[in-house]
Amino acid sequence: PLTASEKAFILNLWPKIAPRVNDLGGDALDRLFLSFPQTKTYFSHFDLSHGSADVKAHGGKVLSALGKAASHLNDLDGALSSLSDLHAYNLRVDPGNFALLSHTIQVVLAINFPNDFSAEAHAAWDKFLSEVAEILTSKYR
Ligand code: ZNH
Repeated sequence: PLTASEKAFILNLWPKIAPRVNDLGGDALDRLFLSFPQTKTYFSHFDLSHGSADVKAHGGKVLSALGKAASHLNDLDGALSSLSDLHAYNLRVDPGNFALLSHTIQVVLAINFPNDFSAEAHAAWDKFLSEVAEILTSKYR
């Protein structure tokens, strides 16, 4: 579980991310698809061109789900339960892809919030994103 100081790093940055979820999430997905092209296979029904409306809208959904998680840091399992069902039973995304997306999200945070994204904040976000990924892949069998 996250420590109190790790939680503070998540809660501190979230309000700066919230008004920009589509742009920041879209950039994280653009980077995912460019650096790790195998991840595009899950989105064959999307327009994956750079900066497309599909990519921004989906990026916004992903980051908004993280925002919901950030507001339930004491009950991540509960907050992410239905999303966990979706990823395990419907989407069946290979669990290895979660680390790739966590990485590109952190690159985007580092670029956009250099003053906030200290080494300690980075470590806290890495742990938070791993916990989210752990929950989203926990119902796989
Ligand atoms: Zn996922 C979907 C989140 C990861 C793939 N997602 C989704 C959604 C959300 C999410 C919110 C929406 C839902 C509804 O609509 O209801 N994800 C998320 C998160 C994460 C993720 C938070 C982490 C962090 N995913 C992921 C990955 C992948 C994915 C890694 C691969 C690569 N998802 C996906 C898909 C989908 C989703 C494919 C569906 C889309 C459509 O729309 O179709």
